[in-house]
Amino acid sequence: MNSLGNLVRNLTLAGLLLVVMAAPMATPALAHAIIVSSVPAAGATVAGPDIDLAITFNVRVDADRSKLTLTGPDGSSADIAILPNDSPAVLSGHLTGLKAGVYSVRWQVLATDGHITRGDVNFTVTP
Ligand SMILES: [Cu+2]
Repeated sequence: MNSLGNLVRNLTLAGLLLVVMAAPMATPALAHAIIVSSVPAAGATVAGPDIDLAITFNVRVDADRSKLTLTGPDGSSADIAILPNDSPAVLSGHLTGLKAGVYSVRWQVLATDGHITRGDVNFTVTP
């Protein structure tokens, strides 16, 4: 093979390598879940006793394999029922009978890449 042929072959290999390396970056949907926003927002003060909860993630999450837990001002915890909604990237619930104080919602979610992530959203309820 002459030198031009070698050059063409090497450039083709380099091009293929770039495509292979770029492929994972072209599929951002396959990532673990990071919280984007929430209602109530972290650190917010909201009026009780009933509150709609919605946590939005950067990717679709598996609601059936995800878990929301509410811890109240007295330290007691309870599972939050995850309600159906229109967005696969949102977990929502409805909290009722909240007394005044600081609450924490612990979220643990399974994303499409198979990774579980978790975190907390704290907020204050006023009567
Ligand atoms: Cu991941």
